[in-house]
Amino acid sequence: MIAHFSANERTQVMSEALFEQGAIIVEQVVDQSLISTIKAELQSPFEAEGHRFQNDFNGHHTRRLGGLLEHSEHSAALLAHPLVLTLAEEVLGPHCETFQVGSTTAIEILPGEAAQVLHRDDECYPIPEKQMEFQISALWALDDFTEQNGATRVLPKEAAATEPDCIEQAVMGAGSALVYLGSTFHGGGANLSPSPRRAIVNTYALGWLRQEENQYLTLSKEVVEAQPEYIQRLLGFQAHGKNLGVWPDDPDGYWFDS
Ligand SMILES: O=C(O)CCC(=O)C(=O)O
Ligand SMILES: [Fe+2]
Repeated sequence: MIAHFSANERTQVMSEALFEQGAIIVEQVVDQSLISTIKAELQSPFEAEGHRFQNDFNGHHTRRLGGLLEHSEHSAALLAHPLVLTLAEEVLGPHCETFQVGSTTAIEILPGEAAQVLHRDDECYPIPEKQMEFQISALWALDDFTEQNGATRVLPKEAAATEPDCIEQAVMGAGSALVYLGSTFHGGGANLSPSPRRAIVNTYALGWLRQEENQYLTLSKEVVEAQPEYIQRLLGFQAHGKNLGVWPDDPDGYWFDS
């Protein structure tokens, strides 16, 4: 069973459940006003560019956007939400000096979309038997997620071993988050409702991996410069430790002059 928590539950209790089942739902983490603002920011980019990412995996009745800070200034509050960063630190922190953003994606599953194939987000790293989690994802509901409108389908780890058909759906209110490990099987649900199902999924990866979405080419310098230093670092604008991703100009390994 995917455990549901209220946002004020102790993060240690949440991370235990996350390790055990591979996914948790945290209810009502952010205000509806933030969610409405983000939806308003994403509306015209969805209309202008959302179709560009349509393919067999993403779906042909789904609109997507990448490089979210380019489209939605307020999505930074989700990307750097302290609860998510704490859970990411628990999962990834023991295996790297600093973890980093892997990708930032908005997903609008339109009416008529079929269920997405179940997959693991860490499949982009082609090592079959990973000795640690490479990634963690935080999928934020921008609309209420229901069984009818395409709430994400998840295969809890326990069920994956014993009853592979035992898929659960992440039914949750807007402003809630489904947090899952990179190794957890999941996929978008079919949208059988008359309305779109919008979400943001941000992934975080070990700091020594290549980022799934190339932040250096995706984000403009202006957008990166507008972020506080800890978000610039989180986005990957720093070296990992002393000897990876370094460059000669800055011995401190930070992209900006400090
Ligand atoms: O939209 C969703 O619910 C999940 C999408 C997803 O898992 C993916 O595209 O990797
Ligand atoms: Fe996924």
